[in-house]
Amino acid sequence: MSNHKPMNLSRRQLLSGGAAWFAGASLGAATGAAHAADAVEMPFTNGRRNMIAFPEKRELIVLTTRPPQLETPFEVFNEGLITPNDAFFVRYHHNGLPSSIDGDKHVIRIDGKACGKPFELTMDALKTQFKPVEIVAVKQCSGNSRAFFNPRTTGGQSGNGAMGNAHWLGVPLKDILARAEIGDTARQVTFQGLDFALMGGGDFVKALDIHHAMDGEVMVAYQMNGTDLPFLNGFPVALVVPGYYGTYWVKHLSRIDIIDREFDGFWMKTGYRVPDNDCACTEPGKPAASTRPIAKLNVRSFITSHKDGAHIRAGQTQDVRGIAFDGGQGIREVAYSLDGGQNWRPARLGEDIGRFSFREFKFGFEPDKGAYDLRVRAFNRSGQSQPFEALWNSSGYMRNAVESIRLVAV
Ligand SMILES: Nc1nc2c(c(=O)[nH]1)N[C@H]1C(S)=C(S)[C@@H](COP(=O)(O)O)O[C@H]1N2
Ligand SMILES: [Mo]
Repeated sequence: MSNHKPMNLSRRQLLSGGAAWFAGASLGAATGAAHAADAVEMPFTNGRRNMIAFPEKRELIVLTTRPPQLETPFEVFNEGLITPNDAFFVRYHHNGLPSSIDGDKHVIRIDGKACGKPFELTMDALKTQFKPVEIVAVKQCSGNSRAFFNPRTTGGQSGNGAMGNAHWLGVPLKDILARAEIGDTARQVTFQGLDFALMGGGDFVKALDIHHAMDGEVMVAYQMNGTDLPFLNGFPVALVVPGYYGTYWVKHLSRIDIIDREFDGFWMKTGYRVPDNDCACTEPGKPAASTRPIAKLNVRSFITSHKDGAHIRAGQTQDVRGIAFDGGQGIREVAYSLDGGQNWRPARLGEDIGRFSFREFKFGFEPDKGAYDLRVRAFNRSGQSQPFEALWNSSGYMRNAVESIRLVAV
């Protein structure tokens, strides 16, 4: 709808009319069809969603408008391996979003009990005093695909679009921390952004073990796909934690603390934890004996070229395409089945653009008249794969079951 097209505001003024766009967006959602927002029906109960274009974004699937939680329409993943910035999903926890950010004045404060030399890092210093590095990596929300769990769990009822693959440019966190004179007592590093818990619930602060923070892979990124980060994806700077769930990828990064203990803030100690067992799963209704912080992405694969329930032409070759990824081992193989998992064959893998990236796979088949149940199952380089039945946990995290795409050839 024309009144929901992206607003063409300059980035620094993006939210100077913040009240207006929040109000505008909320109004659109609240009144739904009356304001003629486009809507989509997701393939699960209570799956009707509005489509709204927030600033710098095309129309995306709206979970909530305040704070913005937007999901990428699944078709986008068929267009290429890199998720465009204007289609990249958005997730926030708190309503306390800054209404504008001056990228030139933004600083990251590095401090904490185990930091021998606290300092402030300007964006200019970040961009000019360090050697930049680049990586392609998937950012996926822990609760991606949550709405497919049965029984359903609490939390944002996302389809499969709370993920994206981008090209990140920034500075290794290790190089920044090298200036901090880290003490022997250092145990963890915590990260916080400019947004805050306006309605309570504890500011969004995440922690990594000191060894992880210093591994050279964790990055403080200021560009996404060759340009500034979109405001809603963390402008002007965000943490990139390759191979780890999105929850650690702190946006609008403004504070890094090196601490001498295990961090016990809500978003580590209580939120974003999974059952502490091999499958990170429990039986519905049975609480986990113990939990641990969610960590690496498990193996997933999706057919992107065909929609579940689609009709295809008998006798006409079908070019099937999709994406696979994992937590950084890299994808070794994608197997496909046309008959619901009875027979499997290897798909062709596309170009390898990095072990943290989406990897393309392809296969073709010529259908006879009748029903097909397409499945794909990826394996990473250490042999980990996807379960046929979804592994359940009470937070609805880490879903990675083998998907089924049913096609009818007519
Ligand atoms: N400052 C800040 N960073 C944050 C969050 C947040 O609420 N505030 N949410 C995290 C979660 S749970 C996810 S999945 C990703 C989402 O990143 P995106 O909005 O760029 O897609 O951001 C992470 N970083
Ligand atoms: Mo998330």
